Parts: sequence; C-alpha cells; structure tokens
Amino acid sequence: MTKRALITGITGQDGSYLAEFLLSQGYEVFGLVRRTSTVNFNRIEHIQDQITLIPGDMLDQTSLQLALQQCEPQEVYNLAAQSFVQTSWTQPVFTGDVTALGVTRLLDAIRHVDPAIRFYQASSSEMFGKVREVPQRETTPFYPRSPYGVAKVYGHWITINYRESYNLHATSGILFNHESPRRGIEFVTRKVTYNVAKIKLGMADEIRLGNLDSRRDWGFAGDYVRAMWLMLQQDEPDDYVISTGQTHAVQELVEVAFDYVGLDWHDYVKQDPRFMRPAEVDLLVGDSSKAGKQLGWEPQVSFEELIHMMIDADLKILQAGERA
Ligand code: NAP
Ligand code: F7E
Repeated sequence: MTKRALITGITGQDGSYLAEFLLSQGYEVFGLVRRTSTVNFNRIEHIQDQITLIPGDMLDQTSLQLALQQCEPQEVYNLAAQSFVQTSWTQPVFTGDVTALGVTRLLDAIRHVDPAIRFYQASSSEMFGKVREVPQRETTPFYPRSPYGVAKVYGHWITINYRESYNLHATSGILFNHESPRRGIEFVTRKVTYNVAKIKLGMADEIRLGNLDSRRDWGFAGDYVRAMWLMLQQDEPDDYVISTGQTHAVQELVEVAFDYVGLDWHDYVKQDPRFMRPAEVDLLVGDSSKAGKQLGWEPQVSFEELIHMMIDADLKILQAGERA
C-alpha cells in the first residue's frame, strides 16, 4: 500500500528536500501551503506535478483538521515555522503563535482525526542557547536565547506531552543548523555564499555581517531530511539530536567561502551592528551518537563541501540571471 505523508512547510528549504526524498521512497506526498499574494513555490516547482498542495495555515485550527481529513496521512512532518531567529525579536508574538502554538493545533487535530498518525516535530539546537554542556545531546538542559528558541522549547515539550498524554507516535528531531543552495538568503551561510558569488562576478563589492565569533554545527539539509524519515520508521517515538559534531565560527565560514573563489575576505567583509542580536548563541556543537546507533544515520557532506556546493549554485543562479 502506498504510504501518504503530509508536510507542513513544504515550500521551505527542508520541506522541498523532504518532499523529494519521500517521493523517492514511493510515498504519495501532500503539502500544506498558506495563502500569499504572490506564489512562492520556487523550491518545489520541479516536483509540483508529483505532489498535492492543500491550502491551510498553522494559525488556523480548522484548516489543519480539514487538511488531515483530506489526505488521510500515515505520517505528518511539521516543518512550518517562523524560522528566522533575528525576526523573532521584532515579531515575538507572531513567532510564538506559529512556531509554538501551531504545534499544539496540529497535534490536537491529529488526536481528533486519527491518533494512529506518526508525527515529526522540527525541534532545534536553538533550544540549547546558552549551552549547559558541550557537546549538546538529547539530555542537555535547554536555555533558549531568543523568542524563536523559546517557541521551539514549547513545541518540543508539547510534542512529548501529547506522546505521553495520548500515546501518539510523536517524535522530535533536535536538528542543528543545516544549509543548502535552497537556504533562505537571510541566513548567514547563504548570505555569505550568494554575496561571495556576486563579488566574484563583479556584481557587488562588500558583505555586511554581524557577529563573526559565534560558532555553529553546520550540516547539509539533504542529509538531515533522511534523518526525519528514519525517526518515523522506528517502532517507538523518541527524541534525537541530528548534527555533524563539528563546529565552525562565522569567520571560518567567511574564510572558506572567499578562499574558494580566490579572494581575501578582509577586503570585502564589513561588520554592521544591524546584524548583531540582542542575545547571542555563542557555541553549538551536537552529539548525534544516539541517532548513529539507533537510526544508522550519519552526515555525508562536510562543511567545506557544503560551502563549495552553495557557492557553485549561487554562481550558476547569478550567471543565468535567475532569482536567488
Ligand atoms: P524555512 O525555509 O524558513 O521554511 C519554513 C516553512 O514554514 C515555509 O514553507 C513557510 O511557508 C512555512 N510557514 C511559515 N509560517 C506558516 C504558517 N503560518 N502556516 C503554514 N506554513 C507556514 O525553514 P527550514 O530551514 O526549511 O526549516 C524547517 C523547520 O525546521 C522549521 O520549523 C525550522 O524552525 C526548523 N529547523 C530548521 C533548522 C535549519 O537549520 N534549517 C534547524 C533546526 C530546526 P512560506 O513559504 O509561505 O513562508
Ligand atoms: O545565524 C551570525 C548570527 O541566521 C547563524 C535557523 O535555521 O539555525 C538557524 O538559526 C549565526 C548567528 O542561523 C550575520 O548572529 C553574523 O550567530 O544563519 P543564522 P541561526 O540563528 O543559527 C537554527 C538551528 C534554527 O533552528 C533556525 O531556524 O551567524 N551572523 N552575521 C549572522 N546571521 C545572519 N542571519 N546574518 C548576518 O549578517
């Protein structure tokens, strides 16, 4: 029997990779899409004839219930969120409504429509924030440092609460930063690779960045969506950290990117207080040995390979005159 999966956030970076992956596994794929005045399906337009899009919004309980009734999925992947940390300080209530309460709306709809549905929640390393332990693992206490991080802690715990209260197969993946050529242009990796490509092509002459000292554990999004799927294939729901175990400063990201195109970053990078955060997460590095043992998951793409892949893709986009 063909399995059916519903992905919220299918138009986002991870949603597009997960949709491709589930199609390759023979799934019938449904995606929840919210109404916007301009269609923004550029990450999924190459597979749009193979998936079914259902209108709905994480802010609207009825739309979630109707979406579940329409597609009758065996698996639901909740990737929808206001996911940009910086925006969460200027839109803290909206971020909480979508990224935190949205999880409860969806879990409650599942409980009423079909409690046998397996549920994946996109938890985040931002929950560790001001880290209590290095490296961070499933048992590390949370100390979020942004309204986004706080909202994700809520989403994480409501997932566990619905698992324990209603016996749902509800799993949470605590994913560390993962990037790709499809990453939103506002996140630091893509901002750097896109602007380095522009500088290389003579289309820009500087990049303005915030804190160069913070450290992140950056992996490839294509590897990480495979982990999401593996989690829902387990007999029992659980929580898993997904990470590379390597950490790099933003400055190292800048160095690797400029080195790749044969330029010296000192000549182009300007620090700009507009991109500093009211509270920073200084160091993230994950320990995903539980996922290694129980899911057989390992990352395949190194940090350097990832940055090179993103620059190659951005050079192509710019040379073709396409949208970022
Ligand atoms: P993304 O590119 O920002 O995508 C977010 C998705 O959520 C988009 O499809 C967006 O739709 C949708 N969305 C936002 N508000 C919505 C609403 N009210 N109703 C319905 N859909 C809504 O994020 P991503 O990088 O793919 O991340 C996927 C998930 O993993 C997010 O929950 C994120 O917080 C979490 N996460 C990401 C990382 C990472 O490093 N990428 C790490 C840990 C956790 P539109 O296209 O209409 O805006
Ligand atoms: O920032 C620093 C910034 O915005 C990374 C989301 O997917 O991963 C992501 O959150 C670091 C921070 O990602 C700029 O201060 C310096 O220390 O790329 P980012 P993030 O905040 O780590 C987690 C796991 C998620 O869950 C989130 O959804 O880079 N930084 N200068 C900058 N960051 C940005 N965006 N822009 C700069 O100019």
